[in-house]
Amino acid sequence: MSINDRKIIKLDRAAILADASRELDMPSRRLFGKRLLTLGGLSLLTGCSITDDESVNKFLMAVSRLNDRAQALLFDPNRLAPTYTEAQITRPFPFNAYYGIDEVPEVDGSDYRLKVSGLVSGQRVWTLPELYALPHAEQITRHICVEGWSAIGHWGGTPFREFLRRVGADTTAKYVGFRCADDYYESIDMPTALHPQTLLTFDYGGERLPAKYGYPMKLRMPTKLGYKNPKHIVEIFVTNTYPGGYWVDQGYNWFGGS
Ligand SMILES: Nc1nc2c(c(=O)[nH]1)N[C@H]1C(S)=C(S)[C@@H](COP(=O)(O)O)O[C@H]1N2
Ligand SMILES: [Mo]
Repeated sequence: MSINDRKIIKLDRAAILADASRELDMPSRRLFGKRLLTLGGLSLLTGCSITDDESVNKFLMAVSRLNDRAQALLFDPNRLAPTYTEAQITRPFPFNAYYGIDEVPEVDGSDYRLKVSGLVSGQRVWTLPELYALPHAEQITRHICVEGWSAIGHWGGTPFREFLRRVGADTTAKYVGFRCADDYYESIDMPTALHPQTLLTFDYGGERLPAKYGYPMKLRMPTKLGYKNPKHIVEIFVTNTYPGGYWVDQGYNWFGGS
């Protein structure tokens, strides 16, 4: 038994391993070949000692970054998420946010402007009629929330890769970031931004997106968990500087694949 192992015993080994395994979800387990992960093995992989509460936190963050890299490696830009029929739609579709439904932001569409900034040749603002005139696509897909529910919904909007092309985005950049009308913020990897099912949605169920589902727009990605799908977007930026996200900065995994 190493000195490090002896120190770990004072911490709750089982609980730390459970947290670390939860962090290493399905796709990364696939990469690790379904081998049983041990605390010792994981601390070798992350280069972290796990001798006190602070280093355990650092260790779990490092496992999360390892998980981001594994998910990014395994992400297949051409693999499509399942789609469903009209009859399979969950009714009513659930509302969720970090606040209650009575606090949903009321965005005024008439003076709304979407700001596009960062590594794009066309830095400008967009009005809603301009956005509504873009090519249209629909999808019926499953939204999966880490809080333990999932629901099938019907969104309509413009393929995000088409939008990125029109704004002259540098698609070799690492991240696309989002700022929202309610202080929420998110960021995604470029391969997911360019995925064929990533939609900048303006509609739900064939009608304009209601406030509760993110008026005036929600980025819908059936390849990512619910919290990665920002609602009430007011700014989109392309960057090589890691922008983080509302839940990610509180310890959730950044890649957030589903
Ligand atoms: N702006 C904003 N976007 C957000 C959130 C939020 O609180 N604010 N919550 C996220 C979470 S955790 C989920 S599950 C979905 C919920 O979307 P829905 O209300 O359409 O079901 O929105 C995501 N996007
Ligand atoms: Mo969520």
